[in-house]
Amino acid sequence: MEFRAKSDFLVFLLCCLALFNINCVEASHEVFLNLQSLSLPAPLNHVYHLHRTRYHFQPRKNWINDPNGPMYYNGIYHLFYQYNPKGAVWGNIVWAHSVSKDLVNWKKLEHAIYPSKPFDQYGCWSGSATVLPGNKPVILYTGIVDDKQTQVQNYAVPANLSDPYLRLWIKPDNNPLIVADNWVNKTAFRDPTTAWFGKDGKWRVTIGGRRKRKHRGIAYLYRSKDFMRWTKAKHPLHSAAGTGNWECPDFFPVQVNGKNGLDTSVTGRNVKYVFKVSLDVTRYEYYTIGTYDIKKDKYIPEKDMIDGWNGLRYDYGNFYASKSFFDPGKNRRILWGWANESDTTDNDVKKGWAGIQLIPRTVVLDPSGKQLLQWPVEELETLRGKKVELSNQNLNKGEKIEIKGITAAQSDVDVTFSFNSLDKAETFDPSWDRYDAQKLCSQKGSTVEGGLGPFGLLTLASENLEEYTPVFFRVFKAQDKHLVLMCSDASRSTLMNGNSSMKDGKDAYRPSFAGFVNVDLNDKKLSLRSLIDHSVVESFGAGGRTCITSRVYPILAVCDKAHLYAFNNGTETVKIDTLKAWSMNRPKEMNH
Ligand code: DQQ
Repeated sequence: MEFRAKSDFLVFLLCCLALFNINCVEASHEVFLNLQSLSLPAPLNHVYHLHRTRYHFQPRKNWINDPNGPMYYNGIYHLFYQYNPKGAVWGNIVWAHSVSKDLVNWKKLEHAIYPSKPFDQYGCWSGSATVLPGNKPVILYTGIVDDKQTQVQNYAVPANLSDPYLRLWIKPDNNPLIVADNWVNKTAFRDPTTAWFGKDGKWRVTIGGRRKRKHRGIAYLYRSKDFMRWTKAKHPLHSAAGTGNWECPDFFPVQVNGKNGLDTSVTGRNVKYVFKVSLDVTRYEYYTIGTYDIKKDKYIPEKDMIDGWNGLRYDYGNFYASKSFFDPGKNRRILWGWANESDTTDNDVKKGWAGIQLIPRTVVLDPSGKQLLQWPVEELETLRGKKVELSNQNLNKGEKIEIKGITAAQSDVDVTFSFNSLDKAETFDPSWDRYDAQKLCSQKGSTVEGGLGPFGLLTLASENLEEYTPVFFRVFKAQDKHLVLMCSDASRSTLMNGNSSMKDGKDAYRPSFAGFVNVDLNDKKLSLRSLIDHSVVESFGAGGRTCITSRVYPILAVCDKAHLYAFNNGTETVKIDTLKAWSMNRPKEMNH
């Protein structure tokens, strides 16, 4: 066996050590992955297996990306997703299909849509489901028709509506339904949304793209009376200059001052609209809140909303190509997002799998009307096992408290911190870029002493802190108001070498993800919930006002060698008001 570098040898050694000492929750019940064509030394195999998530949505092997066509139909949740049946890198894309009764346990079915016809023979890319009157689901998806990646929009319908799982899908011969006209850039024309129904008796759908020879991102609008013949509207639903290609648009109504979700076709007085795009240029997801002018058939963001990469994000970390759907069973809107791996391509291939779907989140409009609140679906709580609680514990400057008694690598942690005063908040230097939270986080980090903060959690930490992923707050005083920075910092998450050995492979990506939290500090409290699952830390700041997801690959802080701490490196004492943490059980069924 040859090692590329000293660091590889170190990794191997650590893996062996870890192998003999660690005990992973239910690990012995896991079926080992068939690791493609690469034969690995067994210990490495085992340790890479330790980075598999245990309660997130994952197929047993291979590459996954965007969630597609999520829907609730006759008591069953459906999730389709972009999947490569042949390996752990993107390619050969089909729609894989799983069903669930509770959003926690998932049953794997046969692929629903795969290349087989001239209108999709080079790929079946992302799309959405709409349930038509008469309770008839239909999927709109993007078909790739040639090796130049020309994109058209197709539909598929269930072969048998009385099959509760809707296993088989038919792609009728009148496809494609929508083809790019001369004004549309046909290689940037994809990802149709769930359709909505207008008072004029027409269906509408929006499709993402980019203007020809320009960097204007665009959401084309198409209308149809019968869902079969579609006409492009003269104006797009929305567009914004200089934002590049828009992927996976999403457009849906939200209640003002309400907690329920709304069906995509609902309009009315107490309704605002959310328009989201996945920006290909930055690979983040941005949204604005606005109104839908039904007469003009246009979306108009509210005045103070920023359209583009200084705007609001669903998640300030690893979260892309998301899609929401209305769940009539529980009157809520649910958001699914995909998290790519942040590891080297070499390791993705060695592991034999890449990509997870994040925990589905409910989405509601914040009472301020200025942003969304996201929260893990309540069903996740059924997986909570052993619980520990802390309250009224002071964290003085430089202190950390270990949260013992749970499996830190596979846990759900909900903590509220409080403090007596904002006086010690550091001054926000006006020369800093308010829109570059990530830069600020990478400079200030979790160890640089502050005034009010940094305080928060050290997740997936090794005993002597050789590895850790801190999720924390740092409060600044700007001229006009206090600014709360939230970070999820992967820069110290692993000792593993992050360089890819593959020519075209990607290196590991360990960013100091960060966002500002728009929260009222009058009650002098800040809450944080983190879902920790071996290689993912999904965090919700201040009740879901700011969310950040990190993918990390520790080699010491694995399974029962992972620790969890609450810490404070600010001069102002902070108190753990309440902390509840649970070991998380695995779902009984996860795409076996
Ligand atoms: N992924 C799909 C596209 C979409 C992109 C292809 C976003 O339809 O634009 O796998 O991740």
